[in-house]
Amino acid sequence: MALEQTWRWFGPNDPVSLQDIRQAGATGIVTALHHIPNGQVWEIEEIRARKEMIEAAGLTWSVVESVPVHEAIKTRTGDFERYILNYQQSLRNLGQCGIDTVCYNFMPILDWTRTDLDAPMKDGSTGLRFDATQFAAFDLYLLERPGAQEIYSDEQQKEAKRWLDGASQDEIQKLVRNIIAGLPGSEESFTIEEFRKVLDTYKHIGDLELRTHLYQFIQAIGPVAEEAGIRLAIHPDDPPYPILGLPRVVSTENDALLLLEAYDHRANGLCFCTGSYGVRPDNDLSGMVKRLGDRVHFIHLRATKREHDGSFYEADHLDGDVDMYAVMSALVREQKRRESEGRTDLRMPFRPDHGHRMLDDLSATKRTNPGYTAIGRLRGLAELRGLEYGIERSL
Ligand code: DNO
Repeated sequence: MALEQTWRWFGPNDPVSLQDIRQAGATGIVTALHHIPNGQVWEIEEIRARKEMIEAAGLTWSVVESVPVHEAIKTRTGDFERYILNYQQSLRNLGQCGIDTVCYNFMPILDWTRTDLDAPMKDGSTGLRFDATQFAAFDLYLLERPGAQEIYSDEQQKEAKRWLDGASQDEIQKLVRNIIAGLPGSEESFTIEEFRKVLDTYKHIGDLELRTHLYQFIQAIGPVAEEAGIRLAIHPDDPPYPILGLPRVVSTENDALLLLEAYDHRANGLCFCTGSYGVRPDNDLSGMVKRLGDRVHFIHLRATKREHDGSFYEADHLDGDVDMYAVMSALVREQKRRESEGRTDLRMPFRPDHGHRMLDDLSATKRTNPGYTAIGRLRGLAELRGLEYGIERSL
């Protein structure tokens, strides 16, 4: 059996249609009910309607990415108990509709973060980038976060100021928008003023508190997921370290391990995102698959390239710092191991995560979601599929 080739689809408004996805050769859809406000129960009728839409196009709903976790759960304030009950109910409803894999994340306030959504690549395409200097400029001089000065060196502060002084109003606004106005799939969006207020809700929440809240959450939803036949897959922090003074607790192998141990059942699993974990040179990606593979329920394949100052960009899928051959080999072997153990959860869905804006998608009149263009991901999927095929045949 091969790994399952899937594709993220943002629902009926996605400029990339289900028919396009079929032609890309993916068979599974990764999607969410983005129209349901964060924290509300996903009702059976809504889930069923979306599932039927996907199946009518000849595809299957492979993974939910994501059932978002309400901020109140992360901070354990306000109505968090009700939100946990709602989350449990959504899981039961999904299970009842035959959906068995649910991705989520536990990043405070912001989901994934980038500074530049159209960074020029050498070949003329554009891609996503995280620029450490621009991010510092945002933190220090635009957000003016108390405490920011303490985390940047004098040199970094000078560099950030230099960037800001040379930037146009347009560039500055774009930076702010990219960071806090919500990238595709993030369920939240803020203005600077709003963002300052929510940041305040983490005043008393450090690493230990957020970890504890995550483990309490998994202990509350894990048993429900298990009963509903659902495999949970936590997406790692992106980027995988604390930003803006906010703690991040799913960035390393050890973080993943601690979470798995907090509720030691198969339903409590991982979304193995090579792009996110791969930003840290101390994450041994193929080793992680070898050691934690039996709890990897979902896979994002993408390759980031690190730069000298903590910046990184998203390279072509086989061309970043990620040793994709080693990762793919480990994944294929993990699936074979499951087979030999007689496990039934052989379905290991992966999706080509992000892709460059290239060819027709560069046209100013074409609407595309940053990172989620059809053509860039098509290239990524084709490369990954070929890599997997070659590995399978050589075993
Ligand atoms: C970015 C995505 C993330 C991911 C969530 C999962 O492209 O990988 O937005 O969907 O963090 O909950």
